[in-house]
Amino acid sequence: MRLEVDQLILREIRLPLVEPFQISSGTVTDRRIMLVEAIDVSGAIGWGECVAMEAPNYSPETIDTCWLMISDWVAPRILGRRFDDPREVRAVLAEDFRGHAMAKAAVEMTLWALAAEVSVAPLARILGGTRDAIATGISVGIQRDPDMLVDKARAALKAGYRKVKIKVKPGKDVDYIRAVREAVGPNAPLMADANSAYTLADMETLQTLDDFGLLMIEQPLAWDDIVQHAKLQCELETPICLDESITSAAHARSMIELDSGRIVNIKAGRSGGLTESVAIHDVCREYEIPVWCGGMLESGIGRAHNVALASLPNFTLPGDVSPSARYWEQDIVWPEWTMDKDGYVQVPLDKPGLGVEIDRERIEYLCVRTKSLTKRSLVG
Ligand code: OSB
Ligand code: MG
Repeated sequence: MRLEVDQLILREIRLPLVEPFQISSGTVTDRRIMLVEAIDVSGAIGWGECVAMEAPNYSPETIDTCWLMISDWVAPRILGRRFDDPREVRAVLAEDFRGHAMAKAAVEMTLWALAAEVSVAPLARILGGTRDAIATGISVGIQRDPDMLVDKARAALKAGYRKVKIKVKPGKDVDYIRAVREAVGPNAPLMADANSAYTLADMETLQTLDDFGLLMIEQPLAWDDIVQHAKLQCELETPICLDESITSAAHARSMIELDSGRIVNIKAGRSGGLTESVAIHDVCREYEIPVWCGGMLESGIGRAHNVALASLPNFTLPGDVSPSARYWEQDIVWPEWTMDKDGYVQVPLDKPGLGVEIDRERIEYLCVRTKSLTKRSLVG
């Protein structure tokens, strides 16, 4: 394989969510999404998506920092450079360039999509995927009251979702989870995600949540912590799942060594890309730590990457890879992502690349800014 990117095109689109999505640190109504298009010297095209949001309330990165970092620091390292394999991109972006995992991931994942196009193979295949359908969960944002949440959880289980993740924060936790557990019965697959809303001072609340038979509690403590989570995990029966804290395979290893968590939510867009995500997957597999594929309210393009990643063997738990209609009136890919009544999203193994068509007209219509990066434009 030979990859040599001649041009990177950044576009920002604004996609309104069908309903606002609230986590402990903020609410998203209109998703500002950066798309990346890479054009190879051969004329082949790859697409990727940056998962950073408008506000730095999940990680320190935002769509605007990523736009800057890709323009000034990622693109110059990629444009005109020859790669024989997309696995080489990670090291090039790591060498003298700290952090900015979401900016790096957006471009790294785009090169993976390009590699799949150039090899005329599905992305899932070249990543080492082994499954043809992904068990799917739903992530339900913080609701006005417990009754509203119960309605959403019931509807999700009825629709076939194989896991219901409930966003929690102090004051909207115990009563909400209890109400859902009582409504849906002891065996329904429920979990909570706190997005770093608690500290060890909240031990009592967290131990109350421990009594609800949750599959896991995701990222209860600080977004960059691995040590305090170990102190919490030994006080809980419920497995802790780390999300925000796991930005590399090295961090996954630290989590395992310290017993700071027993499950990992892998998001390629948060972890510097697909190569690092496969490395996280592999470390976890070695230690029999189950993983699942997280989501960041992606459009159909980022979703294609997530579906491909989730087809790897150690993704044994349902992922946050809900169908397009859960997020958008109309997606930017064709066909849109759908889920069957048993809660599975098909991996498009019959088509090369991402396995979906890019709706360029719709992207043009939604686009609010664009930037073309070439080697020539970067000189001088
Ligand atoms: O913590 O997993 C999270 C969305 C935005 C930011 C953080 C998170 C989420 C979700 C949504 O939970 C998952 C999805 O894309 O459906
Ligand atoms: Mg999370």
